[in-house]
Amino acid sequence: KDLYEHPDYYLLDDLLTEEHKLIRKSVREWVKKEISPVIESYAQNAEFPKHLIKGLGEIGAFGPTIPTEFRGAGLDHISYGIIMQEIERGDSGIRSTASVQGSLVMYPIFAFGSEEQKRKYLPKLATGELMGCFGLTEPDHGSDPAGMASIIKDAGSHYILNGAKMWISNSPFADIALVWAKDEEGIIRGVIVERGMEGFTTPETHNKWSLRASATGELVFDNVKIPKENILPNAKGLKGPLSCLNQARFGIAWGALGAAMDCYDTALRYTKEREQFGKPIAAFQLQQKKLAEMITEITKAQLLVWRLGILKNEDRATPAQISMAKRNSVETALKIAREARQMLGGMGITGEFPIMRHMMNLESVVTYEGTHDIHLLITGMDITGENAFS
Ligand code: TGC
Ligand code: FAD
Repeated sequence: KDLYEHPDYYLLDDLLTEEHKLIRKSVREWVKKEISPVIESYAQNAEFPKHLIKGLGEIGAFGPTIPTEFRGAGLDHISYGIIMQEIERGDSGIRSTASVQGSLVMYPIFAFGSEEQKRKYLPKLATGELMGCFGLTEPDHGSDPAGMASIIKDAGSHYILNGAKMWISNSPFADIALVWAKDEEGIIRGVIVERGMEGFTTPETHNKWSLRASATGELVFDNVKIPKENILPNAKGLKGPLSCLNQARFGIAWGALGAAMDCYDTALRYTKEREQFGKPIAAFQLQQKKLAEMITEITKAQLLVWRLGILKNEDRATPAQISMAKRNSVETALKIAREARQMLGGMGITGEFPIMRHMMNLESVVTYEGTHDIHLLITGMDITGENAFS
């Protein structure tokens, strides 16, 4: 891995600033030192490497675009994308932890929280001193979050929260949960639930074949008393959680390409070294076709996410553009992972190489934050004006 260089077939580095390249270099070095040597064993043991949290905070992975006033990194969106790309080259599960913390917990507090909430939570979330999770999905409401059944009732001095969330990244160890629930008028509100509140539990989900180095669980609320100051004052309706998803989906669009690059790089090296029938397998046309298609798709996707980053920096990126990029990057990465795995023959199924782990991880990434189908329908609705969801 010493020689790793990301593929840059179209000299796209020319489109990045010196600061972007410096950020990439430092995150890449951190990933190589901290994630790469240990990730396979954590994934095999289905354990989240908790010791990485402090370092993730130090490299600015938690809330890269949150202003420095709140101890975010105050960076632009391309920097955010680059950080996600480099972390996901290490592992999608570690990138998930960073995505959830920055885009799904810090962002809503920053965008919709009170001044007190921002001052209380953001600095500690930025360093990883506090960890958060995001509860939108429920057992009976995944792609259709508007149907959620979790409910908050006004009890005078406080609210009472009841309901359950499922498939929640970071839930088993999170200190706080940013939960979306309906009030008595049926309006979706954001609530900060703290570990230790009576009636709040976070059972872990076991036996996953995907994102094994990421902790996933439920959030169960049984008459949990929520202080009134824990409601986000400025989020009302589904727009609140969906705005958070825009931030996270943007990061995934960049992140999944990191996994794709790692698979491509691994396959390229392997096929140049592995000999069969008296020559390197990279010399056979069938293998070259696969490699050529991989680099073509990576290059196209790199251009898409770079342009999306520019639009996001200018506050012009639409949710539908973000959907297109998330869907395209994950599809590209999954196809590349599946091809790359075959190119390594039997070695491709082992933990000696990262490909099978990336491939299995990407099966979650293609489903969470809006499934492949849902993002296609968002594009369909955007270009036709016709809603095909329901
Ligand atoms: P719809 O009627 O279209 O919209 C309701 C309101 O929301 C507005 N809106 C958005 N606002 C901001 N950003 C977006 N992306 C938005 N999309 C819609 C919309 O304008 C409307 O506003 P208003 O003012 O008119 O009320 O809503 P719908 O019920 O028809 O649903 C639309 C749909 C299906 C696209 C949406 O619900 C959806 O995206 N479903 C997928 C669910 C999803 O992505 N869940 C993700 C859960 S979190 C997660 O997976 C974390 S994984 C973390 C990790 O480990 O990395
Ligand atoms: P469903 O919505 O039941 O979909 C099942 C199938 O039906 C899919 O193929 C879907 O594309 C298709 N489908 C649904 N509706 C339509 C339609 N209208 N037209 C055509 N096809 C349709 N959620 C959180 O809130 N927080 C988290 O931190 C979080 N982390 C996750 C981590 C992991 C590892 C996983 C796997 C999921 C996570 N999720 C999280 C949940 C994730 O967002 C949901 O799994 C996802 O939104 C899909 O919901 P579902 O699983 O209920 O599938």
